[in-house]
Amino acid sequence: MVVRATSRQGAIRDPALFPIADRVAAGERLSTADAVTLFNSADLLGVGALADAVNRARHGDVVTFAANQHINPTNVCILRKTCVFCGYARLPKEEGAYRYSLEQVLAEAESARDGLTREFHIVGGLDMQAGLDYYTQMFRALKREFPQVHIKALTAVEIAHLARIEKMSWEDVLVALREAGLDTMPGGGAETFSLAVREQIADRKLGGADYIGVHRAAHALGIRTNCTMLYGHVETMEDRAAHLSMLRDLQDETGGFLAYIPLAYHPDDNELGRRLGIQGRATTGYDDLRNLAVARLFLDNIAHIKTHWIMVSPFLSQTALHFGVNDMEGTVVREKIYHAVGATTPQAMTLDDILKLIREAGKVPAERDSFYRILRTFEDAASPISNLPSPT
Ligand code: V47
Ligand code: SF4
Repeated sequence: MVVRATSRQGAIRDPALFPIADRVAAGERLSTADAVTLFNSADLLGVGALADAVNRARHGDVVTFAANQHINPTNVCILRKTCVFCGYARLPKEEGAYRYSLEQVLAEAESARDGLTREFHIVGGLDMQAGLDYYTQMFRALKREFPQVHIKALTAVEIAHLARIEKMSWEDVLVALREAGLDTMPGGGAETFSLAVREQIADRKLGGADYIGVHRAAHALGIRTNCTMLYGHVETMEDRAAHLSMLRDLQDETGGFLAYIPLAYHPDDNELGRRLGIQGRATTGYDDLRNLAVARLFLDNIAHIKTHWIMVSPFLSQTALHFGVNDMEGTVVREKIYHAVGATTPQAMTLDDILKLIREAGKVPAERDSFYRILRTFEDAASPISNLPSPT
């Protein structure tokens, strides 16, 4: 790997980064102490230049995206009172609580008939009334109706919950779900692994070692997964580095992670934001970019670093393409469908929008499948979308 962004070439102003830059240029692995230094550095452009060089050496100018649809079948969750950062969950009888029937899930999935959607991303609460049958029936029905659509579903926390309520092992739950149609797993539920942090933000949630354990079990069964970290709440820079280190260690062992996605904590409409008195003050763009760049540098064995534009804004995600990021998360819909529903949903971008974002950053957009295989590229900036081959 040829990496050109060394300490002595002017891109880096913070002297604390010089030895790290030398290690990056030499292709050496960074330590957790290096990660802490990177997280603490105010030299964002220096950190970014290093991450960009590593990213370019690995992926060139290609930036991938996938056309996926999120389905959240239930917001009922037994941890509603203890995951204090979560604004989504409800107790069973609480106002706003819902659990979709199979028909409702299928109705929601209908828009995948556009022929563009290639992945359902399905996650929800830890609902005592949504056991293994609920999900196996759902996955079977979705595969029957939409055989071409990949199912990325259920976080490690949900797998462990199903195992507990069904009195089964993690492995047996995973096997049953795979037989029903589960293809890969998303990375949610990790939050920040540090025990001290978990005590404050997610007291009763599956711990870091078990999150890693469920992913290890999935990888052993050939189920690829993503991984995440929730940042920007009460965690320290050391907590972040330790978290990334646990992910890197598992990846050394199994190679099963497809992508890492840092998740910026949003303080509005949840108990933690109220407690910390930081409502209306989400993470800064500075820290968002630094989290992505440090991940690219430290997670040398995870190929894809994904920015979640729904959480940090399309504008910041676009900038992140020069800070080590090679993949963009988010629903992409055809413009005609977007307008047919009569609304500009803030949860979706048109294909044209996403191509524009990527191209304006000087990058080459490429649509990928859920395993990161490139399906089509869009090298010709002048090509109108209507001239592109049909994705189906
Ligand atoms: O686990 C919850 C986070 C996650 C808040 O794997 C919050 O491809 C910010 O994991 N502020 C779910 N974040 C989302 C997730 C994800 C997203 C996109 C792609 C993939 C993937 C995974 O959202 C939860 C939790 O960490 N979350 N509440 C909040 N207030
Ligand atoms: Fe929210 Fe998930 Fe915690 Fe339930 S387990 S309260 S859905 S973050």
